[in-house]
Order: sequence, then structure tokens, then C-alpha cells
Amino acid sequence: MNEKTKMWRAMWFRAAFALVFLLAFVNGIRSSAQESAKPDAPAVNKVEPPNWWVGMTPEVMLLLSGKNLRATHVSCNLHDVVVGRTESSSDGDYLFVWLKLGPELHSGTAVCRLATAHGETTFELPIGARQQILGRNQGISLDDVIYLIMPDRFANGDPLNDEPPEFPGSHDRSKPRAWHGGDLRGVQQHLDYLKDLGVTTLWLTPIVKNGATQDYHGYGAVDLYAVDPHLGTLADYQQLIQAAHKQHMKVLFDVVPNHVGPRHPWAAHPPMPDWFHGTPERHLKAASPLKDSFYGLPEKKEITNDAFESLADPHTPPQLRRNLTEGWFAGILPDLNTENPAVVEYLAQNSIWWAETAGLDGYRIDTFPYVSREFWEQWHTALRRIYPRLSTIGEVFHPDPTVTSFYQGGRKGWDGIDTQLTAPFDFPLYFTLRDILLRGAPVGKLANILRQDSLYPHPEFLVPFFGNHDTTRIPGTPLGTTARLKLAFGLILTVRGIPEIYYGDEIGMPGERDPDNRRDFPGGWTEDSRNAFTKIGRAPEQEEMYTYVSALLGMRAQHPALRRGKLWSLASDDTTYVFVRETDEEKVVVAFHAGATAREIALPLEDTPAHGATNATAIFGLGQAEFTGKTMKLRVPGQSISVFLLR
Ligand SMILES: [Ca+2]
Ligand SMILES: [Ca+2]
Repeated sequence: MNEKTKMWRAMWFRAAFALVFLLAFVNGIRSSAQESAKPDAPAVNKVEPPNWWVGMTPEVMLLLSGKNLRATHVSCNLHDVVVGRTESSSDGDYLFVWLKLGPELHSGTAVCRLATAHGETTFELPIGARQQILGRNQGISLDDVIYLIMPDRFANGDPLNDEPPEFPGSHDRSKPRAWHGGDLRGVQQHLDYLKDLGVTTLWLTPIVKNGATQDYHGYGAVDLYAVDPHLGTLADYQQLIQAAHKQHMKVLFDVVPNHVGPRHPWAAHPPMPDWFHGTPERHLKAASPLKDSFYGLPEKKEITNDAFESLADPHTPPQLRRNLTEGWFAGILPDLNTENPAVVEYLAQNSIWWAETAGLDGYRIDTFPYVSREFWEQWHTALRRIYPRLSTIGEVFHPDPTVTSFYQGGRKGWDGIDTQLTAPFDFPLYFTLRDILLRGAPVGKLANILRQDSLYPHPEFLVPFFGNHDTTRIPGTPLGTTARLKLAFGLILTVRGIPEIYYGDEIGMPGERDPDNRRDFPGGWTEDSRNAFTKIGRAPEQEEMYTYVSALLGMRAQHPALRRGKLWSLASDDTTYVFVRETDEEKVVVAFHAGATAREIALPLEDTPAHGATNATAIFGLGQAEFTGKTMKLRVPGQSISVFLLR
């Protein structure tokens, strides 16, 4: 064959190949057009969870969303992925598929074929190898200090995501209920600030995708498997946690199994008829039908709370409790039917998915008493089987330790249920501290509330705090002076437990009721006139508070007794509470004095844990201590916290 013939033959081959390819392509278009033209052909738009892992659970329940999903047959190509059973919604818009994952399973993408009476389609489930657990999913310890951040209000690390195209008009910094542009990258960019301040664990309000223009707070989920685009991407969240772990910090995920947002597609169109407790048109209200007089409670309260007493009461019939566990929170939030096993499996898998995807260290759990205790036992069991160290902190917004202690895990309640919750937030201490500082209640109430630690299986894990995103900031209240804010910090950072600080309180940020208590952290936006993340950018009064708080945190970090020590109440009256924190290595005395003027307190040390001490070094505050024989005499300034190390 000469060169010319070779060339002609090559050209002919190429032309023929192109023709065959073109015909195949046109044919493909025609057949797929025929397929999609079929109005009753099955189509899958979404698979939840979007991926899973090898060797994690014996089963995974998929929730497919789409059209015409009344399956007659489902099978997957991957070895050891076996379809157990399926269940479609009556309209065919949802299909549940239970996959059994065998012990021989290797990572790969399961391609599953779904056949119906009218056609077939495929969907995929990537199944990956699990991450190394080292340095991930750590759980929190008594050495930690939690810092609560609303990501939309902290720092804007990426101005490009301020108004995602699918949410036009959602961003406006001048409106207190609009999105302000803060995001996950903004939090990551300020990890050094948080590390320097001395906090160790970040609790971010929910980061899942929300639906309404006013859902900057994150409590109106429309997709439990997506990061809200205002806050960034899933990769941003993963990077934030990686960066936090590198700094030896931890991250808590704010999870809301009680409800989804009113705009969640399920609200109008649930995957099962009993997916929710009721429907948008017909549901109970999430409020106790009991009046305060039922338990003879006093009427006056700084903040109202729901009457959870009936939930912890072994004598109430179910009808007095049902509103709380099955009602719709705020009258509008679709209440998940956590008695439906498929809902339980969906929510447990969702939390496992976030733990594995992100490496997060624990969960802050919203509206804890509004979900049945049976659910909490099931959810925790599923989670802890894989992540035994994960911590869970539950919101039980109630002033009474007989109620809050009922929800802590570690023992069964009268109902035979162990919720397995690590700890509730210490709302009883919160109410007490605010009564003392802002309403003039006697300081002895502190000893009275701490006395009731006997009710908790693990009082040491309680989370003391004096404010969060649902409460007025102390400077936003009539009596909320700088001195009282300092007293509040002083107490929560020296008393037993794992304290929580609300962002901005360390610089004395003002703020009255929601949403005023959720102002932007000054300096989180490039256009801000002041940058309170830096010493030079803080106003003198901000710097004074910051220095005070970081000194308290520094002292706490230095003295194990303040983190892990047993607490002994040494003296208590209307203005002053003196307590000891004791470990084998050291004893620390804390004097909380709320009185307006200085005072002296004589403390006989015989038969106290301070017995034998001959010297006390002031390690915080302006208090003085001197010893006469077996008596320690403290002199403390008005409205002050003083801390001494005993020798
Ligand atoms: Ca942004
Ligand atoms: Ca509920």
C-alpha cells in the first residue's frame, strides 16, 4: 500500500466512525426523548442520604424523591448491597429503599436499577471508606469552654455568597431579620481570635439549608443534607472543622430533630401520611394545656418557658403531655412524628452522616423536651454505637432542676428510659443568676440551685451560661451594668460544669430581645468602622471586658481545680457566695460578691476542705485574704469576683 492509499483509507475509516457515532447519538437523543416523554416513566431527583460508608451500619434506608416511583423491583450492582424492602408513597413521589450492607462490602458506587410497571431508571449511592477517627468526633470534656456563634452574624468571609441566586432579596444588613452575610469562612478566619480569647469549642446555630428570607438563624430547615448557601458550602464546613481541630478546638452541630421549616417540601407533601404529627391545617399547639396553678407556681417570670413539669411528672396522663411532644413549635413548625420508625431511622442516619462527613465533635440539641424520650434513646443508641465519644447538650429551657435533671442520660427515669443525653444546658442556674443580678434576688439562691445537683446523674457535665441567642443580653436589661456582666462571667467560668459563652458578650455587646440580641460582631465585615476582633480596634470599654474575660479563661485553663474540682459551698448569704473547687492537687476559693459595697467575711476552716491552709494567693480580682489561726478572713470589693489559691 502506498502512502496515498493509506491516507485515503484512514480518512474513510474516520468518516465512517463519525457517521456511526452521529447515528448513535441521534438515536440516543430520540430514545431518551421518548423515555422522558413518557408521562408515567419513573424519575429520581434526589437520594437521601446522598452517600454512605463501608462497615458503619448493617443497613441504610434511602429516601428517594421524584416521580412515578411505585417500584416493582429495585436491585443494585455492587456486591453485598442487597435490597431488603421498598415502600413507595401512594402518589409515587417518594420511595423508601432499605439496603442491607453485607460484611464483604467494598467501597464503590452502587448503581441501582429501579423498575416500575411503566419503565425503569437508575440511581446511585457512592459508598466510601470511613475516615480515620483520630482527632475527629472527639466529644467535649470538662476542660472545654463553649462559644456560641450565629454564623450569619459573626464575620463575612465570602461576600460572593451574601445573596445566593435562589434567594433574591434575602440579604440586607440594615434589617435585623434579614441575612447579613456572615458565613462559615468568616468563622474560620477568626479561629485565632477565639483561640486567643481562650474558648475551645464552637457551637454554631444550624447550618443546614433554610427556606425563608428571614431564616438567617437556621431553625427553618428545608434540606437536612445541605449547607445553607448563605453560609457557604459543605466543603467550607469540612474545612472549618479541620482547621478548628488543627487548633485543638472542637465543633458542635446544632441539630433539630423536633421539626423542619414550614417551607420544607415535606410540609405540603410528606413522604408518609404519618411523617409528621398532624398536617399544616390540622395539628396541636406545642404548649402545655396546664396553667401555672396546676402546680401552684408563682406567676412572675423574667422569661416565660413551657410547662415541662408535666413531662417529668409520673402522675400525668398522656393527654396532659401530648401537646408538648406532638404540637407544632411556634404553631408553624412541622413536628416530625418521631414515633414513626422510618422518621427515627431518617433522623439517626442524618446525624451519623454529618458526624462522618464533617468530623464534628458533638451535637447541641434544640427543643429537647418536645421530642419523646423513646426517640432520644433510639437516636443516641444509633449514634453512640459508631461514635461512643460524641457529646450531646440538650436545650431544656426550664428553671427547675427536677425537670432538667430528668432529661440527663446515665440512668433510667421513672418511664424506664435513659435518654443518653450527655447533659442539659444549666437553665436553672441561668434563671437563678439572672434573678440575682438583674432582679435583686438573694445570692443564697446560688447555693440553693447548686444543692439540687444531687438530682443529676452527672452534674459535672452541666453547661452553665448566662445568655444565648434566645435571651436578652445583660447590657440590654435595665440593671445590666458592666459590673453585673463581669459577675455573670466570673460565676459561669469558675462554677462546676462546661461553660458556654454567647458571641459578643466578651466585648459587652448590647442587645435586647430577639433579634436585637443577634447583632453583627463589629469588625466581621470589611465595611465596619471598628474591628473588635483586634486589640487596637476595640473601644476602651470593649477592651476592658475582653481583658477581663480572657483573664478568667486563662485562669481556668491554668487551674485544673476550676475545671475538674469538686465544688464545696463554704459560705452563703444574701450578698455573697463563697465556694471551694478541690482536686487532689489544688484547692481554689471563689468569692462571688454581688453587694454594692466592700465587705469582710470570716471563714472558719476547721472541718472544711480548706482545712490546714495557711496562705491564700489572690489569682483573680482585687480581694484580699488573711489567716488568723484557723480562720480565713476575706476582704472583697463591692460587686466582684475574687479567686484565691490555697497553700
Ligand atoms: Ca458571606
Ligand atoms: Ca415534637
